[in-house]
Order: sequence, then structure tokens, then C-alpha cells
Amino acid sequence: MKNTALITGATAGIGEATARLLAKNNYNLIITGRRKERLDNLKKELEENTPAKVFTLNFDIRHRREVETALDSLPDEWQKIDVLVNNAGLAAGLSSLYEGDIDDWEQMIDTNVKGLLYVSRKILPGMVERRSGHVINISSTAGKEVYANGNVYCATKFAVDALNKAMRLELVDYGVKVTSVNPGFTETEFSLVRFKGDKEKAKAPYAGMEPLHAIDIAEVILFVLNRPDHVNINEIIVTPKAQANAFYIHRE
Ligand code: NDP
Ligand code: 8X3
Repeated sequence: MKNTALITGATAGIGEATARLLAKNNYNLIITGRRKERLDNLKKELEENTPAKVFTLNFDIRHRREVETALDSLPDEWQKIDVLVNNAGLAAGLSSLYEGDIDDWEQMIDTNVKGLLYVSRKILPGMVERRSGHVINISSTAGKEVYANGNVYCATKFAVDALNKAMRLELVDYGVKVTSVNPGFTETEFSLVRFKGDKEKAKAPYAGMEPLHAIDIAEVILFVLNRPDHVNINEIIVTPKAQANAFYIHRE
């Protein structure tokens, strides 16, 4: 029997690559995001080309009522969620705290921390009740070390790291696995979003080095999920070969 995975932020990057990979590996999928057309196209593509059934939920994760209404609307046959990939997130801007844009801060906190909490609060009770499940929280190298001008983004990812540890403690007695996956530089739409559509600025972080690709992280997620039942990977940090930590990059 297939398991069901709910992936937040599946319209691009790591979430989309994870959806594609899990669809080929015996999962049915609930995919979420704000861009409805992308969700619909991905559902169509995956249902045509893989054995997966796909359900789409279109909501802005920052809005608690939208999240609750969307998740409450799941039909009975989609209620049993075995895997939750808390992936939706973003960085907005790159500047010192003393020059920071408060709207950017709020967007990051509302998406990366509060959005993750809203979704988790709805999905975890079912896992606890069934005494099974696996939550994968996408944190970052930025959740392990702070880099200059990363301040609030780093703070949100440190928060994800703390929530990951909290979930592990609180869910271990119910047989629910919890893992944080902490990627380094990964070339997705992340940088374009951070720099608000400025393509030149978005390319700069990857100059003279090969970043990770979204599929690299999707493969790690599948590896984590495929461990035997008695094994839990608590956290995993994955960087490009050229990235030593959150802020030291070797460039050719
Ligand atoms: P992308 O920008 O390519 O994808 C981000 C995804 O998050 C999109 O599907 C987007 O969907 C969704 N999302 C963003 N805001 C919202 C919102 N308000 N409501 C619902 N969905 C939202 O970036 P990545 O794939 O790189 O990022 C995925 C995760 O990985 C993030 O948590 C990021 O912080 C983390 N990460 C990324 C790294 C990188 O270098 N790329 C490194 C380490 C961690 P839509 O816009 O359609 O709503
Ligand atoms: C994303 C990686 O280093 O751009 O979490 O913050 S970084």
C-alpha cells in the first residue's frame, strides 16, 4: 500500500523536486503552495507519468485560517498523512538589522516559523493518534550558523531547528520520526525570491562554485524516509563540495 506525503511549497525548488521523486517511489502526494497553476500542472504531469495520485491544496501558509480551512477540506481518503515535509519558506532581503526592512522580517517569520507551526498543528495529531509518521523539517545551514546580513532569515531557521528538536522529544513516545534536513547553497528560485526578481543579484551567490541542485536534497529526503523503521536520522547537513559552513565558500 502506498504512503501519503504532504509537501508544503511544492511549486518550485526543493519541494517540487521532492514531489517528483516521491511520486516515482511509491508515495501519493498532497502538494501545496500559492501558485495554483503550477500545482495543477504538476499534478497533471505526475499523474500522467508516475503511479502517484496527487491532491493539490492552494493556500498562503502565512494565513492561519487559510491553512486550517485547506487542511480541513481534505477528503477522507487523504486524511491519513504518513509523511509531512515542512518545506515552504523563503529569505527576503540581505541586509543588516539596523537597515532591515520590517516587512521582509515579518514575511520570513510568518512563513518559515508560523506557517510551519500552523501546518504541523493540524497534521501531527493524526500521526500521534495512529502512532506512526515522519516529519521532515527543512531548516538550513543558516539554522546552524549565522552569516552577515542573514540575521532574521537565520533566526527563523534556528527556530525551525528548535522546533525540530521539540517535535523529536514530544513525538518519540508515539513512534513518530522527526528529521531536520539542513541544506547549504541550493540553486532554486530561492535567491531570485530573496533579491525580489533581480537576476544578476540572484546569480551572485553561486559565482565560481557549483551549488547543490534541488534533486540533491530530494534524494537525501528519500534516503531519510527509506531507513528501516527502527532508524531515525535526527538531522543532516548537506552542502555543496565548495561550501565549508554557512558563510565560507571556495570559489574558482
Ligand atoms: P523556492 O523559492 O524555489 O521554493 C519555495 C517554495 O515555498 C515555493 O513552492 C513557494 O510556493 C513556497 N512558499 C513560499 N512562501 C509561501 C507562502 N507564503 N505560502 C505557501 N507557500 C509558500 O525555494 P527553495 O526550494 O530553495 O526553498 C525551500 C525551502 O528550503 C525553504 O524553507 C528554504 O528556506 C530552504 N532552504 C533553501 C536553501 C537554498 O539555498 N535554496 C538552502 C537551505 C534551506 P509559492 O510561491 O507558490 O507559494
Ligand atoms: C538558504 C541557504 O546560505 O542562502 O538557507 O541562507 S543561505
